[in-house]
Amino acid sequence: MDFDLSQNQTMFRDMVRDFARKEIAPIAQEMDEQSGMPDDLIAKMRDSGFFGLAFPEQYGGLGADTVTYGLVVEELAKASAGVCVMLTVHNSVGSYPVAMFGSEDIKREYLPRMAAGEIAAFCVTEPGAGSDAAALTTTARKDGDAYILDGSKIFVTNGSRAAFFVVVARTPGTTGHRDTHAFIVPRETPGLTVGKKEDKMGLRASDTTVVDFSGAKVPAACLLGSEGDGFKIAMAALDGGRIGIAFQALGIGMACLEEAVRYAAVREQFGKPLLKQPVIGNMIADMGTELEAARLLALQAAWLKDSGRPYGKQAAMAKLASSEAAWRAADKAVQIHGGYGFCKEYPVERYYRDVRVTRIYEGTSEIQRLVIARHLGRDYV
Ligand code: COS
Repeated sequence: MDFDLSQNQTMFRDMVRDFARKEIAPIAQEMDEQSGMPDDLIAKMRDSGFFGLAFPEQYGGLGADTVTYGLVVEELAKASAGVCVMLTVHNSVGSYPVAMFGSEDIKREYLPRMAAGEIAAFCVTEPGAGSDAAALTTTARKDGDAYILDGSKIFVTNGSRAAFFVVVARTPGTTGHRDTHAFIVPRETPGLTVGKKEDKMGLRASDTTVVDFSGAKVPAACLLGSEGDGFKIAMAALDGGRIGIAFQALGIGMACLEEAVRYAAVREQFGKPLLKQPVIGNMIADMGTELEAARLLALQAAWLKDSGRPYGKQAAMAKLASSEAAWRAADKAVQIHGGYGFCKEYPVERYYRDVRVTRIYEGTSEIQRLVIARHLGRDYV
């Protein structure tokens, strides 16, 4: 067994780490306060190829493998989890369904534009369909050589900026997962409206919106996979997306650990630095150990995906372990900072808010446990 990264993986990670430290971290607090990110940062990330990170080279991407992608996501999340999620949604659930299930014509039409920086989003969740994704009610009615979409999607990351939306909808009058279909829908489609922007607890640099469809006509060529594949395409996309969220959570958790250690090294109480006091040392040891264990799971899931083997179970385990470990790390980091950790002057206050959603989106921790238990049931019964 070899735990070393390849030269290419190290090079990619270091390049993004350098960019994140210089271009993202210095404005992370400001982006959080202003609830947005500057256009010139997006332009710089576009020029650096970040929007094509996980895209195949033949469609204009950098063709990074999943391990490299994960390492890069961790670096971005350490600097700003909000910037990170904009890129992870674009590079995974927003584009993967097109890369994996689009026709060759659709791939040629959309992937190079996405890789060049036209942003992608993923529309599955609805007011009545969150954890129970198959309960979605947005309809796709066949109309000659097109489909007409009607319904409302919520919690759409990148909604304000996206040029393309992957949308899952169902045949009118049906229930369950079988009559669902996935489409790639360009933003300029008449009848598609981007609605309310959510005022969120964390990830405030990224935008999350409602997207409404009212008689939105999509050519049949925009169908991804075959009719009836919608739910399975969404699930497959989420399997990969969850690896990205695992690394995002790790990035936030590592930022908490680093800040906590630095603070504990200089903050003195009872005549010596906090770091030298066993009660604080124990907290820091637990943070480091839990994050390192979660990283191994995330790397294993990424490696399985790169090896072309099944990875759904490990992706769910990685997301569960990383988001829960990072959440505990954020709580400890605030605790170690004491009252200062409760103030915006210290970045752990932002990390504590940002990490919370990693236990919720792309499948709650409860749904990850459900997925894992089903896999284990199949493994051992
Ligand atoms: N990849 C491909 N196909 C999958 C799959 C996956 N990861 N998971 C399930 N499927 C298939 C199943 O094989 C089944 O197919 P058949 O009918 O041909 O046997 C079908 O999809 C239905 O699967 P299942 O019965 O497991 O569906 P459930 O309704 O029980 O739901 C959960 C499964 C709960 C796991 C799913 O709804 C889920 O992941 N929910 C969370 C949604 C989520 O993450 N939302 C966040 C969106 S981004 S903010």
